Amino acid sequence: SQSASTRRGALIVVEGLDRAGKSSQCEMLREYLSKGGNAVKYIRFPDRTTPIGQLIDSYLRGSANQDDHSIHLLFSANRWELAKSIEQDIASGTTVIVDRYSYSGAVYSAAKGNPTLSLDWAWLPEIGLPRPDICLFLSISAEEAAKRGGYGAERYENETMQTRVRELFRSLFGRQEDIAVIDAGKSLEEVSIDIQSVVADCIGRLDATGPLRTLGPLAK
Ligand code: NYM
Ligand code: MG
Repeated sequence: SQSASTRRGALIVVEGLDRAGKSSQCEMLREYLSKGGNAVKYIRFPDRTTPIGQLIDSYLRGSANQDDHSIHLLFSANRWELAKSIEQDIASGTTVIVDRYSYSGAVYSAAKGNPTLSLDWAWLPEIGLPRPDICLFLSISAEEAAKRGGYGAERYENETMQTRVRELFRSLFGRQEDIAVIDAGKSLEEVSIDIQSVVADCIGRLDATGPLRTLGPLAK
């Protein structure tokens, strides 16, 4: 149970297109925080280990089809089913690093171009989830992405989708707070240092920030 003096952990989200370097940066950040004496945990969405996550995994690998809205709500449900455990970790002083979150959830679904699945519609089921203290967007150009090699074999891993996803991330981030755009076109070490300085600043401000908040609606 939480003592009155326990400083809460931070909720840190890392977002970006495929091959932006999210997983490597999450690992380097985990190491940095843990060496600095912080309790830290790494999670990723989708969490493919739960029953809902297994449905998502089959969909992404192409072995199952789903209506666009239905799979969208399953991705969101996958976050909701872990929300309590995230809140508990944060309250007990653990900083949680999250590899993809609601931002990917909204933009990948909206990028499909389904006329009844707009960015605004896609954001709605995210409202009320634990709100990140900072979302680091690892930004790479289309050219840099192409240099980093071929796409994987999963659904969404193609040029057309990635281009739309890039544009939608931009417009979404203009409508949410606590977003830090990181130039991820640099070396792993340089990017990692930029991330560390943003995160250190965020953790330094936590007392002033108060308790963990919840995600709100998109600004107009
Ligand atoms: N994705 C991820 C979504 O479409 N909606 C979501 O809510 C989330 C979290 O899943 N191409 C997509 C983006 C990715 C794919 O993610 C799998 P990863 O990080 O490649 O395992
Ligand atoms: Mg991927």
